[in-house]
Amino acid sequence: MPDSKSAVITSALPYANGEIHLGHIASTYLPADIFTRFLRLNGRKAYHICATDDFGTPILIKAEKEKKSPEEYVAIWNRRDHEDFSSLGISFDLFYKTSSIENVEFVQRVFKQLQENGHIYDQNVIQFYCTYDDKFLPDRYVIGKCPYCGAENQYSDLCEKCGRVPDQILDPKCAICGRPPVKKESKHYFFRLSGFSQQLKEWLSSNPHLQPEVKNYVINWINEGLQDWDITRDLSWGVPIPLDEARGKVFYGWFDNHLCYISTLVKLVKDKGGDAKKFWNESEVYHFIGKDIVYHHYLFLPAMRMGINNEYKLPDYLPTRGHLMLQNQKISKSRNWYIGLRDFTSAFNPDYLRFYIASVVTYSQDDLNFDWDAFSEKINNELIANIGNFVNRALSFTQKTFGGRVPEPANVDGALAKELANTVDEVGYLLASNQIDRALKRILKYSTYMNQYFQTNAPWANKETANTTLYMSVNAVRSLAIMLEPFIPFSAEKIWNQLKLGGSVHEQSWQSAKDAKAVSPGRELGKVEPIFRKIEAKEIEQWKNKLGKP
Ligand code: B3M
Ligand code: ZN
Repeated sequence: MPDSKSAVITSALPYANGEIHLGHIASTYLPADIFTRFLRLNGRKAYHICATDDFGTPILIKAEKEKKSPEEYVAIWNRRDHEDFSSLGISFDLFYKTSSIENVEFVQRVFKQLQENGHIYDQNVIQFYCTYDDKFLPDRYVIGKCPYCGAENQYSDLCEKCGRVPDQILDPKCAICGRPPVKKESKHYFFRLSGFSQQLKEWLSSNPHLQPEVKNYVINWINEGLQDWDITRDLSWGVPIPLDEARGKVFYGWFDNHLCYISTLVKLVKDKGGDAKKFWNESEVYHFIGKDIVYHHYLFLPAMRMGINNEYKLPDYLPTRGHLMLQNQKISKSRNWYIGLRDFTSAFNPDYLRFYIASVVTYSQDDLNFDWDAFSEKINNELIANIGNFVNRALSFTQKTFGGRVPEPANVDGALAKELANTVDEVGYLLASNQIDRALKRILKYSTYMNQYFQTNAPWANKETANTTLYMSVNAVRSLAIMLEPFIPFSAEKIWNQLKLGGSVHEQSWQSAKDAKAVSPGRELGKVEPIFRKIEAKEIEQWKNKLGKP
């Protein structure tokens, strides 16, 4: 990670049709946010961008059910998602939308360029068509019986029972009116993904930053042969295909959504008066995703960028993480086996969720687990009994014994200063390499060390060394606040305010966390009080009871 480069960080775009839940947060948004905050502390210009993914049949169907126009419907979710993310401290530099005018224009331009470069062809395809609703019925508009496993009521684009894509769905019905559709011919456009096999392989093999295990199976997919993508939908809701002959047709959502990473960044940089293309191409580009959208991000997205001559460069990093399980079972909204973000943050400090997830999220595709008991243990025993305890002990002892002023030390404890500098370096290294869970564990180790220091030096009994103990401890609290900022920004800010150092913790520099003497003797602390509240066993029981069936 070269120190000075700017960075573009994107988080996968949530579909504008449902609540953000804990699963989204764990695989994508929180890791991306922690990483961005860390880069910012390092003085790097780092832009974290996201948007709602506004197009696609599920959204249109839901809007129709709620008797809203799709524009109205996605606007509601865009606002709500943004609020939910903010409530958890997910700090986007711009949260935009795939239906923005900027994105629509960009997508249309990209299509034309791909066409000029020979990467698009058209072909007539047979599609389901409902004569009653007078509509083609792509993807989710057709329900029927899965030809593989026999499950009823499955969509033609995915059987939720067996996970296969049943193109030849049995006993098909229109999802709107329930009538059997007819088959009708329609002209579709295809993106020649197969033509990029060699180039993609070269890129995947030469990019040193991609996770090897993901890279390997993506290369296997290429070896098995890539299929071209049908990028057309006969719908009214989507980015219109910019051709006279294609009136009434729009692009498939996966053609336009990832281009929104670029169009959103372009808007952000342009609005700041900068040269957006230059910014993109000179930055390190990170796309944070969950493992279910590997195909789209490791193949489709890079191929499309190659297809327009790398006008916007390919990603340098594609941090890919597993799914979140809930009490070791797959999250499912329909069975109420999920936890909405809103519910969660209305009951708990948002930093509790950040802390818990950060401590279990590995840099891999392994699934992770949210467990209510483990959650309360981690918060009570690690965040509160370790970090909270040290912070509060150091500050409240200074308050009580030294009238709230940082005492003059006899000397600076060299061993302690060294331990601090090592901690900051190691945590920094781990965060730079996206190993969030390990970075947090390293901070906890440091906090344990400081608790022991405080306990062993027992300032309440050893009057002669109490000054030095407290001086060192208050300074350690300051360093902890800076190191914790990416993980638990709200609480780090509270600690910062209790130290009364002025400004905001996120304005500090990461390197300055190494300074064991930053808080000078004589400085006065702010109001000192416990930062955290313990989680009660009965709260956890209530939450468990709220869950439906796994
Ligand atoms: N809207 C959400 C998903 O499939 C999808 C991501 C788009 S990222 C460009 O998880
Ligand atoms: Zn119908």
